Parts: sequence; structure tokens; C-alpha cells
Amino acid sequence: MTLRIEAADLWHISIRLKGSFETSFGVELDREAIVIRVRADTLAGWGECVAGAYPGYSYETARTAWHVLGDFLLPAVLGVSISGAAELPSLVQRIRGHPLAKAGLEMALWDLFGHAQGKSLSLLLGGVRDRVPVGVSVGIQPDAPALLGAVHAYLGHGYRRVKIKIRPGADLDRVQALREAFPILPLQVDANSAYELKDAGIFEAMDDLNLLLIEQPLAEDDILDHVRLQALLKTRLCLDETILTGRHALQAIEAKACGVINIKAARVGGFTEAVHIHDLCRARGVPVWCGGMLETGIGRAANLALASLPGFVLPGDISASERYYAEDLAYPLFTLNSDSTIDVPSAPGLGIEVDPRAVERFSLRHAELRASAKGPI
Ligand code: OSB
Ligand code: MG
Repeated sequence: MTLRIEAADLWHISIRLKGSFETSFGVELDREAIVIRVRADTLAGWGECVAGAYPGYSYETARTAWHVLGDFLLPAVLGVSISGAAELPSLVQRIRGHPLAKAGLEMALWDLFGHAQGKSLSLLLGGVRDRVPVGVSVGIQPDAPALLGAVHAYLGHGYRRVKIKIRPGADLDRVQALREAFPILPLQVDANSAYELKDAGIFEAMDDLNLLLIEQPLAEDDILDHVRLQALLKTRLCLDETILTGRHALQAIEAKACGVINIKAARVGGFTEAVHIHDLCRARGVPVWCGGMLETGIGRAANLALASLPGFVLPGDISASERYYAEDLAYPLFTLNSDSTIDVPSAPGLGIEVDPRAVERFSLRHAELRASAKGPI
């Protein structure tokens, strides 16, 4: 089946988190994103581009994604007949970088084709599970007691795996305090590139705390120092920001820079590349798990579908909807099962209903592009 992409909408949204989320690169309270809708025939597909207000995790922002989507990516698909979302990477191959923008558009195309074929995204990607194990990612707290309180509350909600964000000055003492309070809790840390190899002593001191993994301790473009750090530790390093392509994943694995990879479709330019990375990790026995970007219900549905693939053997950063926003953009909301899993949507496409009025309410600006009116917006 081929579909001619006739029109697309972009909404630049700002949606307030229930509580601010602090990482080593900053504090986020109002989450910006670009919501994308593509249309073909009588069908629509929705996507979420997770580029935010500030270029901390990625160089992309909602504003750069607006520019790249509107001026380059959408003109490459509008008016074009395509037979599946997996064709997008080749259509936009010549546009360098901007994986978050590309992934948001690919998500909308997956949703569109899922509806056209009556198949869920999980089914289209090769998912094998109808519920996936999840954990919670806890932002940097003002002090150790606040962190213990926050973790205690999340355990009360039923989460059975906890990740805490760390940064220089808020690291070893926090992890030690947590480990003392919760001796057998599956626990991992995420530094978001905040350290250098000279800080290795901090990670060596964490090595006996039985962490599941240490995520992205060093700079995103530094595979070699991750190799050196990994050689000092028995705890597995996990790469997030470093891995933008399958090639990066292969090189990091072969060099022994990490023992685990965090897969985010957004960071690698879409689900096609995410599945490719999953497949090559699985073939080499490298465990993967699904990362998160504080998505609305649109991106969360897509993450659940990705996490249903067989190589996703560690719990994902995919918490229940109510952990993030007072009001979401898509329904039904995702809830945590008593075994710290979330159900994978089984309805066609993303398997959710987007509420266009909610999208409008959180919208800072909207643009509509049509096949007949290609070009800059
Ligand atoms: O590094 O995993 C990360 C959120 C924003 C940017 C980067 C990261 C995160 C998270 C949030 O850890 C995970 C979630 O969506 O719950
Ligand atoms: Mg991370």
C-alpha cells in the first residue's frame, strides 16, 4: 500500500510538568516539544518531536526542530507517495543531523501507516510483549533526605527500578545513602555527560554498590575515555548521548566502551534506526533498554511499542502518565501495573487518541503545510 502525504501540521507546545526535573545540564519545568500531524487520504498520524526549550541533552531545540521540520523534512515528504514509515530515512538522508526532528516525523508516519494497515506500532516493529517492565527516573534533589523521600514515594507507587540523576557535588553520598536505605533495590545512575576521566575515583567508589549500570558518565563524543573508565569498573557503563547511529553502537560495543545501551528512537533519528540498533545489540548479547524524554502520551505510546521488542531486557524509563503532566495530550493515560509494568498499546498505530483541543491549548504556534504549497514557512 502506498499513501501520498498531502498535508502536515506542526504545533510548538509548552506543557508544564507536575514538578521540575533537574539533570546535570539544567532544570526543566515547562516542557517544550513539537507535535506533528501528517495526513493522507482520510487518515492522520501523530508524532512528537522531543526537542525542548534548551540545547542541553541535545543541540536540537523545539525552535531548531520547527525550522528543520518546516523547511526541509516536511518538504521532502509532502506530495510524495510512500509505502511505509521505514522509507523516511532514505528520503531525508541528505539532511545532516537533527535526529530528534527526523524521529518526530517518522513517528507520525508510523502512526499513519499503522492506521492504514490496522496494525499496532508494536506489531509493525516486531514487538513480542504486551506489557513491559518500567522504572522511574528521579531528577537531582536538593539534598540526600529529599532524594530518599522522593524514592520512597515512587516505591510506594509501585516502581521497582529507580534511576537517579547525578552531577559533580550530588553523586556518591546520594547513591550511598540510597543503597543503605534500600539494600536490594534495582538502582542505576545517569550523569548526562557531567564528568571527565579524572573523576574515575567517584565511579570506582560506586562500584561496590551493586548498581545495574552507570549511564553516560563522560562526554558524548568520547568513546575512548569510556573504554578506559569501563576497564576500571565491574559495573556496566551504559551509553545514551554517545550513540546516535548503529555504527556508533557497533564501535562502542567492539571497543568495550559500555556493556549496555539506552535506546531512544528520538536520539537515533527514528524507529527504523532504533530497531537496527536493537537487532545488532541482540545479536551480540548486549542488553538494551528504552530511555525517555519526558514525553507526552504521544511519545510515551511509541516508547512502549519500542520497548516491546525482545532485546529490551532491562526496565525502561517509561513511567505512568500521571508522573509527568496534570493534563496530557493523548488518551487513554498509561498506568502502572502492580508488577511495575505498563501495557503496550495494541490498537492501530500508536494506539492512542490525541485530543486536538489539548494540543491547541498548550500550543505556542501552529503551522499547516500542504503538498501543493511546498517551501519555507
Ligand atoms: O538522559 O535519560 C536522560 C529526560 C530528559 C533528557 C534526558 C534524559 C531524561 C530522563 C527522563 O532521564 C526519563 C523519563 O522520560 O522519564
Ligand atoms: Mg540518559
